[in-house]
Amino acid sequence: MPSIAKPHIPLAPVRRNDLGLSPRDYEGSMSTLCAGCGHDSVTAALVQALFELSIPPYKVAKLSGIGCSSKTPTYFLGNSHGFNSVHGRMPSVLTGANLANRDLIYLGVSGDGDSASIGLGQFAHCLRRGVNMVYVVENNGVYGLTKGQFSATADRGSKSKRGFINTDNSIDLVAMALQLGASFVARSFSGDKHQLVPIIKAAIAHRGAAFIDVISPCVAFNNHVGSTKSFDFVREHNEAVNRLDFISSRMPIEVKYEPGTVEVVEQHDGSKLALRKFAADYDIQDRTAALGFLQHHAAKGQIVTGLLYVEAESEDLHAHLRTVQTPLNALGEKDLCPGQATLDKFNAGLR
Ligand SMILES: Cc1ncc(C[n+]2csc(CCOP(=O)(O)OP(=O)(O)O)c2C)c(N)n1
Ligand code: SF4
Ligand SMILES: [Mg+2]
Repeated sequence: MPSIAKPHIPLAPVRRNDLGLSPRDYEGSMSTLCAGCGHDSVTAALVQALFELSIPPYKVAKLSGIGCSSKTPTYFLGNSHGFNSVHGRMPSVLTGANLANRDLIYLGVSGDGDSASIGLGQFAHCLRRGVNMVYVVENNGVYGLTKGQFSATADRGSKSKRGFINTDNSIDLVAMALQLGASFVARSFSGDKHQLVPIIKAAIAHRGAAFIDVISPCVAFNNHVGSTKSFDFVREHNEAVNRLDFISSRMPIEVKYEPGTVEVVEQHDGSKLALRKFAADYDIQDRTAALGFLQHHAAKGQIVTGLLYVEAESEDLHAHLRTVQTPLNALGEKDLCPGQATLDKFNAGLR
């Protein structure tokens, strides 16, 4: 719990969204993370995206595991549903909650240790099942909370603060998400709000498993020379594939860009993703090409960011399982107990 409450005095004219709410209504408790931690910038980007989309806070369920990153749901949407689970177990708790009530927006917040080390199996199954969610990994390449040990996303050859060289190969969660069938895959940088906020908005509008890997430097244990997850390294090696504008179905469609290739992708809900492509031949709807592009640039030491893949007509786990529309807690006795005759017929069909 934070020891200092945030003051309630507005310091500037208060902005309001379509619901009449202010950005403050999308905040949570005061952050207790280290000053300058990348994770706080991800929190700020989430607050901005949710405010600008005018999402009622009570419509969101935020779930996390354990780690500095997993603490961050406390720092936004104080009036939403939240569950801080066990280390690496957020995906299965989120899957269960989602199956019980499809009417909420599910936001999973995790760390690279939480998702790529102890929780790798959970990460994989949640994505391959197509759970309708936004899954954000705040990726700093270390276990920040337990004082900076290398995580499984630390690049081979990178140096720890104490001078150790990582000799293990790294796991690229974006490459895994593509291979596992996630229908929305993006990577961004906590220090690039202009890229990250529209990506979060688009991921919320997307139906299916949306995965965002956010490189989020740990200023306490992984921000030195020799780290490949430091602010300086990411700024110098960031290869942005596109710049995204998210246009919700309620907004007039005006795509104004300076000359360059622009691709407009319509999602199932009518929202549009307008992508200014920096790599003119990059096709965001080609999963195989995205994997090749990623690996080609990784071999050159570059970190590819932007929206890397989207399946516009995607389906989610509820569609696969053909579940009922009504949340389970709203089903009545009549729905839950179909009567002896129906039960006898069903049992007869199994004999
Ligand atoms: C089952 C279990 N194993 C180990 C731990 C100790 N532990 C707590 S947080 C953490 C790593 C967190 O790393 P990451 O998910 O990358 O989050 P960060 O702190 O870097 O944001 C570990 C190993 C734990 N809490 N529970
Ligand atoms: S230890 Fe690292 S990850 Fe944790 S709050 Fe501090 S800077 Fe952030
Ligand atoms: Mg970490």
